[in-house]
Amino acid sequence: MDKSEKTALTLGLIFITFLFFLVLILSKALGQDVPECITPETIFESGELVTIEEGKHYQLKSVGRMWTFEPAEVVIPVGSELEIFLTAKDVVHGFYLRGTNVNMMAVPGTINYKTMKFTKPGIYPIYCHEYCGSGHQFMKGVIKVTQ
Ligand SMILES: [Cu+2]
Repeated sequence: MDKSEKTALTLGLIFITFLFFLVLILSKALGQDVPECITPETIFESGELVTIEEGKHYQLKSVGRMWTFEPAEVVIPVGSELEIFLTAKDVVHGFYLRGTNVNMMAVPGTINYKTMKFTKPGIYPIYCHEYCGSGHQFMKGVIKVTQ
C-alpha cells in the first residue's frame, strides 16, 4: 500500500469516528433519544393508559393491529410525561406522532419504548408509517393534550 493511501485511509477512519461521536453527543445534548427495544418475558395483550401519578406521569401501553392502535384515543393533561410501550399483534406497524420526534416501530413479539413530555396542549395524531395491509391508510390514533 502506498503511503498516500495509508494517509487517506487513516484520515477517513478518524473522520468517520469523529462523526460517529459527534452524532452521539449531539443526539444526547438535543434530547433526541432513539427508541429502545425492551422485551420482557410477557408482552401485554391489549392497550391501555396507566396513571402513575395523576396529572404528571402516565404509561401508554399501545398495541398496533390491523388497522388500529389500541387505545385509539388517549387524553392527558399538559405537562405530563408519557412513557410509551409499543407492540404489535399481527404484522409490523409504524407509530409516528405528528409534531414530535416520536417515530417508532411496532413489532410483534417485542416492545419498543420511548418517553415524551408534552409541554404544549393540542391534538397529536398518530399515524402508521409502515405499510401493513389494505386498511393501512385508515390506521390512526390520537393523543389529546388538554390544558
Ligand atoms: Cu399499520
